[in-house]
Amino acid sequence: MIATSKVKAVIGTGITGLSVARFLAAQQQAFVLLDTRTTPPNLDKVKQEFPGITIECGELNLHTLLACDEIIVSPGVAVATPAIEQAKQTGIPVVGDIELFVRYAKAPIVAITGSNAKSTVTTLVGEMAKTAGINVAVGGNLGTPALELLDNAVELYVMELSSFQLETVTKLNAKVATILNISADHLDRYDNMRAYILAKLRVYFGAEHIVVNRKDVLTHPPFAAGVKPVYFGGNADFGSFGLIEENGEEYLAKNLTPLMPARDLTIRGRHNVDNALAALALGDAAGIPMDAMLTALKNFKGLKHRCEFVSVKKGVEFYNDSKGTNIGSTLAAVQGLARDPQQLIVILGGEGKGQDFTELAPALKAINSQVVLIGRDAPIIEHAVENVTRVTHATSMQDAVNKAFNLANSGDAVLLSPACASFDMFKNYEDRGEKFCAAVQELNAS
Ligand code: UMA
Ligand code: ADP
Repeated sequence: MIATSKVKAVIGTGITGLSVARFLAAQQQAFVLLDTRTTPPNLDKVKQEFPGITIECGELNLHTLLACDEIIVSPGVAVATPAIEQAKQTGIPVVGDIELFVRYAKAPIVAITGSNAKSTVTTLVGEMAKTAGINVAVGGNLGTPALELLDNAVELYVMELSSFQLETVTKLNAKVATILNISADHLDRYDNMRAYILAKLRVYFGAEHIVVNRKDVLTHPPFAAGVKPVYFGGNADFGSFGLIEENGEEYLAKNLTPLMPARDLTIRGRHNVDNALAALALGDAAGIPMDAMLTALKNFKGLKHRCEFVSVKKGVEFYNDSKGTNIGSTLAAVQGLARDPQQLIVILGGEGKGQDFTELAPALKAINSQVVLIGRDAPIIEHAVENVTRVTHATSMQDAVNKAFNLANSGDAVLLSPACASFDMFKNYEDRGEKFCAAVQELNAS
């Protein structure tokens, strides 16, 4: 029965779409569900949970969209999809779950985006707030959809936001917002880097405080009247979180005051020093007490699949960086773990998302490296790096790990950091990382 002319179109039946449907149902707002796939996931669950709701699968029906007063699109669906674009042209607002979240969230928001390090920094800021006894909700692109976090008892929201989620936000009004870094990613979805960066810059809209990466000018907002950015990274100076040396010891510092020795961090690699500094800058702007932040930093062991130490076999160290899904992240992992003159054998490959893999060449050339290639875009990567490093092909993860192990000598390291998406061979990056760890355990290291 149609009881209202105000009907929302929810596009996508993934975890975001489900969270939006639940939110609208709780608000007693009418909605229809659409998914561009003919057999989307969660279909049975959705039918069971929302009996009587119209569900349309397959190519989006423009007439359905035109009959709605708002379109709520899941992050995996491009706003540029023709039917959505046409509906938008007629004046129907197209938003995402984050826009709805912002309308209803009562506590301040720490908003974190970037090409890499989002999950690490988001988790760290969350841990800092928890250590300080703050009732904090942590989620977004990290896993728990934003609308599922809404709770009036929450005192602080720490949100990882992807460019896909930011695309549909008008004004985030974050207490503190950051772009951690920018490197090429998702160029299969965006026409060019400009479009990708413009989506990321939306994180700053309406922010009270802005945290930017001193070493990455693309993270700086071009127009930020009235808001003075706090810098992180590089050497400490006034208005920044950076590094300072005193008596031969390197310290994380605020302005020019040392806070803690960098070697007290448990997370490995130079890129994680930047991540710690970014988390401190964000937490400080959000009002988290410094002592709690430093305790959380010392206790933080890092997330799985991010430069995670797996095992040593016959003196060869193995690292799982399956979350290295783009060139920028793989560069950070390679540069963070390389210990020239020992060899670093890097397992690369998968779905290349349109990236230019020649960007990997200088870093591979600068160290004693070899590459083992897997996945669909192995030939593209081979073409880009074969002049600077030795390339071996593998047909499965076990084959890649066996070959890398055979190429390695005691003291060398093997790093899985594919610079690619995993979906051609694995369920997701976690599955890829777990298969890598299992393959390492299978090695005959006697
Ligand atoms: N899809 C369709 N048609 C539809 C709806 C979805 O083909 O109508 C496809 C999408 O193209 C995509 C998949 O289904 O391949 C999932 O899309 P979705 O929007 O339904 O995704 P959710 O399951 O709701 O998960 C999303 C984020 N996924 C994406 O942005 C693709 C999750 O981030 C996020 O954790 C979750 O919301 C909660 O906020 C994942 C991710 O890969 C981890 N993010 C990208 C990244 O980190 O690089 C941006
Ligand atoms: P995201 O959520 O943005 O994907 P993660 O914290 O999950 O970020 O880290 C993903 C990958 O990014 C890691 O596996 C690592 O290779 C790389 N990485 C971590 N920190 C940095 C950094 N500061 N700069 C560049 N790459 C990084």
